[in-house]
Amino acid sequence: MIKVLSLLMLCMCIKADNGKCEEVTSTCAVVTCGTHSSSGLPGRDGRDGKEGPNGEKGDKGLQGSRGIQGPPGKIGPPGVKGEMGSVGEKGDPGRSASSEVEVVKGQVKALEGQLHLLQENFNKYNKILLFHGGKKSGEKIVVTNGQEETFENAQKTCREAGGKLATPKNAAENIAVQEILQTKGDTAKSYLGISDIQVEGIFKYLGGEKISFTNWNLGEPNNSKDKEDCVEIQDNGKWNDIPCSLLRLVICEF
Ligand SMILES: *[C@@H]1O[C@H](CO)[C@@H](O)[C@H](O)[C@H]1NC(C)=O
Ligand SMILES: [Ca+2]
Repeated sequence: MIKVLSLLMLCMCIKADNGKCEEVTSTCAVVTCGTHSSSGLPGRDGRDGKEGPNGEKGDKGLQGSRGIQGPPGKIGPPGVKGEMGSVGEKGDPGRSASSEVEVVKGQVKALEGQLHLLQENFNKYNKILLFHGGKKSGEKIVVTNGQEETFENAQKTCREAGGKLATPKNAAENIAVQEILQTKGDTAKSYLGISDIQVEGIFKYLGGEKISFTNWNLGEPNNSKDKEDCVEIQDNGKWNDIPCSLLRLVICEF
């Protein structure tokens, strides 16, 4: 009897809410649902319902801990241009560039005039020197003072004049000295700036360098009587070693 009633309740359930009691439909189909007017005992508890919809969004959580530092960002836009500084005090009045150029131009012109004058004077004194017996060979000029002196004094005379004893280092320079001797007569002879005073047989220039050009006479240097350490040049241009104490024409080179 209880079973029939429960089935009846189920049928009512199906009728009232069709589709929600599918599980019992087949069972209910074999039961003839009558129209009972009297109420029965309360039924058993129903089964658990299906899972409900999602609840409402919860409250905001607490702030999390600080994260690690991120990579450096891109370069920012250029900054705003600063304000212009205040105007400085007025400087001293300067000369214009063009007036500076004019000054230099004037100085150059004056120097050119002085240089021209100097060149003219140089040429004039060069002529006077050559007219007076000086001889030119390349950049060298040889000249005599007309005096006869020992080797030591002749050397001193030339040095004090700002030159040195004639020292021909090639044929042309040797000829220049020879030409001076020829204007002084057949027997004119002159010392050269050469000697072997330091080491016998080794002729050197006054500066200590070994000689690089010679024009010895035949049989010279013979160091006669072991007393010939100086060198003379004859009017034929040939050289001979002689004692340094003899008097010879002073010929200097400049
Ligand atoms: C050596 O030279 C001198 C000149 O310096 C000369 O008078 C003399 O005859 C020469 N002696 C010899 C042996 O050649
Ligand atoms: Ca000799």
